[in-house]
Amino acid sequence: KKLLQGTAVAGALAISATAVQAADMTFRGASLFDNEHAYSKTLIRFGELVNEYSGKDIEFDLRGNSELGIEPDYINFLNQGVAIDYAIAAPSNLARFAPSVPLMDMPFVFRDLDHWNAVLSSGVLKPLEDVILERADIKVIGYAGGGTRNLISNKQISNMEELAGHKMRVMGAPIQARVFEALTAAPSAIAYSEVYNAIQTGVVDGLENESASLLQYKFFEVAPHVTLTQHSITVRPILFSGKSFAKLSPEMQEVVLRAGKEAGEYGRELESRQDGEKLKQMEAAKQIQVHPFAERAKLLDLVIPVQDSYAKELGAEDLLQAIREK
Ligand code: X1X
Repeated sequence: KKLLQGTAVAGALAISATAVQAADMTFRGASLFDNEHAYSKTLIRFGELVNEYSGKDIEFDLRGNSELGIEPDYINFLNQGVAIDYAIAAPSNLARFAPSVPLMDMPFVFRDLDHWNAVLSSGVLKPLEDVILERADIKVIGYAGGGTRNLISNKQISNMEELAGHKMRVMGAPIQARVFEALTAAPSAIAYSEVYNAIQTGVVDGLENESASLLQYKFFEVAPHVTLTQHSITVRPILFSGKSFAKLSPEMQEVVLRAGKEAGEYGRELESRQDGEKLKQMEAAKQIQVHPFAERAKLLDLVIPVQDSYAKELGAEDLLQAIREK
């Protein structure tokens, strides 16, 4: 059973090339999820706030359920200034423009939710926002996220021995594979739309993801074991096409930035609060079995040198240090 349809490029191209139009202003957005998911709710809130702060009645045409493809497609559209004006996407999808961007929420970079909150309410990620704008022509207008990522697999994994050689899907940024290789697993980068099938057909035995997505895409049907590695707390930039942004008046640009920031705060509170609840809901419904990981401290020992050498290669040691010190 395939839950996400391909990249939906044809659908996207059927839409007129530019979404922001001066006369009848319409903003078009894209989400992987239905309107109940925190990302979509964040984007809906963004639209409401723009209208509230601008006093206008702008149409926000949010295409959910992957109608316009998956996050790498959204990045292409935003970069080219076609099909959509705004979306939420994982930082790993921006690695091809700037390999430093996935550092934003690479595995084990946050100690806990307080640390994650401290980083996101500071300006410490500004150098990465600058590089996204410069190289991808995409503006970060806020930050959503707040899901805790765990291993999701078709067999029980509770310790280092069971993790060794585990075939798992990771996101496309090279740092993701490097981290899980260091943990002795066998990671492969697979498009999100192909993950369910890849598990079902035995290409991989699992993935790593957060509760809201596990629930929405029913990965538990093929991978019912959740191992509490708690290796990531997600940072999900709210992205606005630089080309669309440039068409707005200075006043509207201010409104978009304010609405993006506040919508992000709303989305982070929502997803981080619901994360544990959704895990419990799936456990109570016997959709998943939850396992602690006996040697989590060992995972951290294995990953820190990988983070260090990655930051060094990119000349981003100061940034990593600043994030760690928050
Ligand atoms: O792993 C992915 O590719 C996706 O996982 C979840 O659905 C979300 O975090 C999404 O942003 C993307 O990262």
